[in-house]
Amino acid sequence: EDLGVVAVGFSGGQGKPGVDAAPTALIESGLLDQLRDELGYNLHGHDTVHSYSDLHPAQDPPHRGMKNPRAVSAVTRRIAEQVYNQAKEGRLVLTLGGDHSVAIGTIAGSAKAIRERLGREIAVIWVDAHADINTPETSGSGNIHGMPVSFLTGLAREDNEEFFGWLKDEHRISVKKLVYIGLRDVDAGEKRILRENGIKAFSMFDIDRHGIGRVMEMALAHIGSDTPIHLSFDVDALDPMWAPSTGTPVRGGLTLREGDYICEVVHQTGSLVAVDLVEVNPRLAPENDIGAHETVRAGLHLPPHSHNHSGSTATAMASTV
Ligand code: DIR
Ligand code: MN
Ligand code: MN
Ligand code: MN
Repeated sequence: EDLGVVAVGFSGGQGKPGVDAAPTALIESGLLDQLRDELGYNLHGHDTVHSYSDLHPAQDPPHRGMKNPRAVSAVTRRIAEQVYNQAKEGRLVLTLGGDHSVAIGTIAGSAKAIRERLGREIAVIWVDAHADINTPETSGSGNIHGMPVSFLTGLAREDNEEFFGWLKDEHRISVKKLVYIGLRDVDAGEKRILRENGIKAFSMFDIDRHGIGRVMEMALAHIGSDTPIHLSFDVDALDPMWAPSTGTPVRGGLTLREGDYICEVVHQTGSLVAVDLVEVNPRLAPENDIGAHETVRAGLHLPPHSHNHSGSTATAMASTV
């Protein structure tokens, strides 16, 4: 299978430097070798980590309260083209962030490519402690990594190309085909947006109640079978025990195994068209680098993969005992 890789060294959607170093840290730890040698992917576009420094304006004052709005708009516009170019070839696209603002570009690019190639709307599974659906007006922080879903669904809009006005209907997704998993830190304004738009969300409460197996069944049933899926995975969905090196850790998250299970089940549908792995920050390293190392290690196992789960031997043995 062909895999398009877009490595995004960008941190302008939030305030903490270091998340831009994640693609290099993941690649140096062997992520791409593993995808090529163990999982058998043909890689494309993997030889460059993009910094997009040519797109950073000298002056970038806030607009509607958004921080670094011109840089984030220009960088995500470029990412959208890169993801589009990979996805239109029929490749699965893996984007290594970067902070979660990069998903404005990745989802815009895959939504457009899948519309053109298959005449279909994509569904998005957003795995995160946070809903990232603030509008510029509801945001308390002004950080655009807390807003990507509002721009992608059209809940937030702008005409000016400098401030995401380049986003057109062809780039957008439906609130009906959006599912959250892992939420546990949602702002009051975001809760209202989720409620008013009837957006499907499985919080940690739901995972405790039903278990991750049942939650994934319900999530996929909501999307509908045979729908192209874009999986956007914020590493802070995992409990800080497994992924401490991230900008906004929240306790009480997914186990490593639950995160891995989500990726396996989504891959197994055969409908996966794109994956984002974002918010790994190797510079935020609690306990002297052990944290960064553990977080990168957690990130290594999340990209598209599956195991041989036939289990026939184990089942046969169990039934004879
Ligand atoms: C918060 C935090 N809801 C905000 N969002 C984060 O800034 O809008 N997203 N950390 O990952
Ligand atoms: Mn996020
Ligand atoms: Mn998050
Ligand atoms: Mn696995």
